[in-house]
Amino acid sequence: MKRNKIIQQRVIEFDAVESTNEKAKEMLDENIDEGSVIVAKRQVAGRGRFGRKWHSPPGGLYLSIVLKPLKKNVHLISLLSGLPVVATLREWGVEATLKWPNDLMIEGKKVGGILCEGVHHRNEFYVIVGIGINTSTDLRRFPDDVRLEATSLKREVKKDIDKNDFLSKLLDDYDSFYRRYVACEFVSLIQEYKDRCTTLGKHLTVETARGRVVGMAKDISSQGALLIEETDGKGVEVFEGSPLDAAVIFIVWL
Ligand code: BT5
Repeated sequence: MKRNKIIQQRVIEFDAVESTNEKAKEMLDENIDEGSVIVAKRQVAGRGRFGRKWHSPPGGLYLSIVLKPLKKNVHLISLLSGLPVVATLREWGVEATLKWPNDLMIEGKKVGGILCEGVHHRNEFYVIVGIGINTSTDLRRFPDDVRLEATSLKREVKKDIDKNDFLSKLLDDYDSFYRRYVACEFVSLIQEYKDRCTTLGKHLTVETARGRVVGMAKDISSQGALLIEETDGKGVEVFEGSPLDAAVIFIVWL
């Protein structure tokens, strides 16, 4: 029996936008459904978390998925949205990992990022899941500091990437993931996240709104917090800003 998909109800494509997340928010006025996808060939004001810039030249894949989840557990969408992207990258023969909370990494270099935002619109609550992947991006277009830390799928697999094929597989994988999320399969999803997360077991310094935490990343809690054991042995839970609560946090690797 063919099952109905939640994601990919409608894919709306643009040549250039400021940011697909912003475009998705604007299009809520046009009553776009859950599962609609906004895609752009390039973004002129692509955004990362905490107001950082996401370099978005032609050649990369930039999309936003519109979700209408229940608010309970919604912060886990942001953390876990890297899982379907890892699954898609695997189809292209690449074993990507996740740097907490949701950077997509290939051998220590960033190939993609995720920006989830919660939006209240006409008494409804939506989550916009923005995903940027350097599919065939020419890394020479990045400033030096970003280029040194980044990679592209094309560079890793040494062949051109068909962006439409990649997008179609990604939306299938996202649909499978989101069904599991809706079915509350959090225990297995968080376990899969942990299996892919290279942050665990590392010494790090985390700047949080409540001050600096220094220690060893030990675990991810059932609520998606990074559990850090400080040098004095004390355990601290650090939450990434969820779509409902934009906590300030960034990680500095030692
Ligand atoms: C992210 O932020 O990694 C989230 C990026 C989300 C981008 C998507 S594209 C579609 C949708 N529309 C948007 O406007 N955004 C979303 P963060 O963890 O804050 O990482 C940002 C940092 O990554 C920057 O400060 C740079 O150091 C680095 N960076 C910027 N552009 C990059 C790129 N194309 N590839 C690799 N690293 C990049």
